[in-house]
Amino acid sequence: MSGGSFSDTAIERLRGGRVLALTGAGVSAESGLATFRGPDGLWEGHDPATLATPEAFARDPKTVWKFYAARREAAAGASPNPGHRALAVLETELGDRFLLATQNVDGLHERAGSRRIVRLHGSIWRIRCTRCGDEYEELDLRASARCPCGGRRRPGVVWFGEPLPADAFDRAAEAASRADLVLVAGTSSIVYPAAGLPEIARRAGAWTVEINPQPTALSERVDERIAAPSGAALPALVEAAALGAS
Ligand code: BV8
Ligand code: ZN
Repeated sequence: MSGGSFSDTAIERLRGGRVLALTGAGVSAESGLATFRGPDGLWEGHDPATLATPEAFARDPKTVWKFYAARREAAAGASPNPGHRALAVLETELGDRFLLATQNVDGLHERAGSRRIVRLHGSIWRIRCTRCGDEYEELDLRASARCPCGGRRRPGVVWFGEPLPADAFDRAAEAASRADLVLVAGTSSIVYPAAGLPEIARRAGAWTVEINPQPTALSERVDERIAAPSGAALPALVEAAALGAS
């Protein structure tokens, strides 16, 4: 199924079942934030994926910090869009039947009100000392890269080759194994283990819906595709299920 309208199955399962939403950089595109592999794919001539690695940080911490400082600045200047807000409404209406697992590190889901959220790849708003491990939330864009212990601080995100926070992935995988409906929005479904979550859900009987204007690596393996931007499709889904009608 394509286009903007959701199937009766998706609506029924949203109304009465357990729902897992998995999001990627595409849900922040309508807030003006660059995606990882989008048309504006390069950042100052660098492939973002080559910067999101511990090797890049060890080799050239200043350039990696510049990349993340630019993303912190962009995220600070951005606002949640209707797609983020629709997911926060789903959480309010469904309560503990709903969980959001995001690959995004920009903090826009939290600013839209999402609290039942698993951050699979960390957050650019957290920084960690590579020597003493001290990690904390740092909103000051001019934060020093040096810890009082003298160690160099790094962004609190999961880089390629690094394990995801075990509790985060386990919580998302557990929700996937019990989900009746999975909404996969704004992700190219290339990066594992996050991209493996819809498969866990499908095998356990979930109805899987992909929301993405473009086909992706997952498109052949979902029950339903909504070829529309998440900023339009997710509010339409909330509306169609007559949720948030209050
Ligand atoms: C790990 C850091 C092991 C934070 C990120 C070969 C096969 C399988 C796996 C691997 C392999 N080789 C290497 C691996 C493992 C690797 C991996 O999966 N690589 C891929 C590239 C093949 N995975 C890892 O390294 C992971 N760790 O496996 O560790 C381990 C275990 C134990 C002990 C030691 C090690 C770690 C993965 C996390 C990496 N960190 N980011 C940051 O800087 O952001 S991943 C990075 O990609 C971002 O987090 C991003 O979120 C993520 C995924 O990208 P997307 O979110 O999908 O964004 P993208 O631009 O790709 O797509 C956007 C989509 O939106 C598009 O489809 C577009 O059409 C759509 N869109 C656009 N506009 C809209 C829209 N959709 C809706 N509405 C719109 N308006
Ligand atoms: Zn330190």
